[in-house]
Amino acid sequence: MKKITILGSTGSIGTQALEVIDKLQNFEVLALSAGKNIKLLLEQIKKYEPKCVCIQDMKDKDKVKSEFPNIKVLSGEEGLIELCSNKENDIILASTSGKIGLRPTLKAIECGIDIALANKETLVMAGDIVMKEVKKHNVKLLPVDSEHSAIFQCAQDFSKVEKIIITASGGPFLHKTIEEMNKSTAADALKHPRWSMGKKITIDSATLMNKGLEVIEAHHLFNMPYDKIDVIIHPQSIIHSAVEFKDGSTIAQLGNPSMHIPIQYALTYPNREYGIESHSFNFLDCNLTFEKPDYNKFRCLKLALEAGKIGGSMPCVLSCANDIAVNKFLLGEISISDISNIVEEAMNKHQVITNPTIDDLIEIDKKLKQDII
Ligand code: MN3
Repeated sequence: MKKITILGSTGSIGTQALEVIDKLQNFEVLALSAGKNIKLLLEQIKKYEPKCVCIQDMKDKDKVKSEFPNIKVLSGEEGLIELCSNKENDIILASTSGKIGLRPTLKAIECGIDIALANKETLVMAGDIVMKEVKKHNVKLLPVDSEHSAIFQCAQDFSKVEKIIITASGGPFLHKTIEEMNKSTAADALKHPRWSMGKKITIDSATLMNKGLEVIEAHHLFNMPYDKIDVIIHPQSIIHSAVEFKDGSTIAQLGNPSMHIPIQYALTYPNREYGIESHSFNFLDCNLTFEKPDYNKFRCLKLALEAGKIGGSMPCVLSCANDIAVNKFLLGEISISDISNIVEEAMNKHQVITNPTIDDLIEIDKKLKQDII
């Protein structure tokens, strides 16, 4: 039995990971963490019988304790860090959304526990720090994001890789004009054509900020310079990404869009087991097209690539300012084009810190929350 803790078990990745675990049947769930969806967490506790759970807010503790009096209930960031300190874990799935996952993930790495990483902020904000710790403690950092899983499935020795090609579906505004896109509401932006995901990442997919964050992630995960990472629009989302080798050969990973496959590959690596999507891929059924991203329309993508190249604390500014802006857009306070305006302004104002510490990064986020109103 492989022992696992799932951070963010009630979210989109967390629930799909539990489906994968149901199918694999060789995992023991040691602990779960959830945000506000206590109802679903209670169902998960009943089914998986973890010894410990972590919730966002201690005020929900009684709801858990009244049904499961013997379970240990923790809360907040300290709670997540405690879950990540349990060396009984063989692997931790980091699938919380946002920066709350950063310190707990670092703690798990420090404890020598392998990580299946679904949380983008961890590498975008603190990629240099995280990768250094990964090397130091000799742990596996296994990508769950479909593009990074694709790249990882195509190549493991990146010294032989010439270029990474990351595909993007293009989101709901791909074939809309800039004017049409700018008039869209949060409800329009939440209609993603290919993937069903949480709200924040769906908006990021509509602005292509998500793709920009993925480029930064790929840069850290695979130690590739930014000029060797290309983004290409591929609306069908069949090719999940590709790798070009130095000899000119290109390997791509493809299949119908499903998060079960990358989640399972991260959990079973280096093995492959029968999965939920056991039907084979039908080549006769697909028509694959590709196009260049429009950087004028998708300014968030352009800003992300710039922030990545600047490095240091700049990707953290990009990610935190974007978080704040996306939240405002979801609340109907700003238009979608204001997201890139807010991010650009925050980047322009920022004095780059070359080798930021985690405390520097947390401070940047705090300050941005005060500045952006
Ligand atoms: Mn992705």
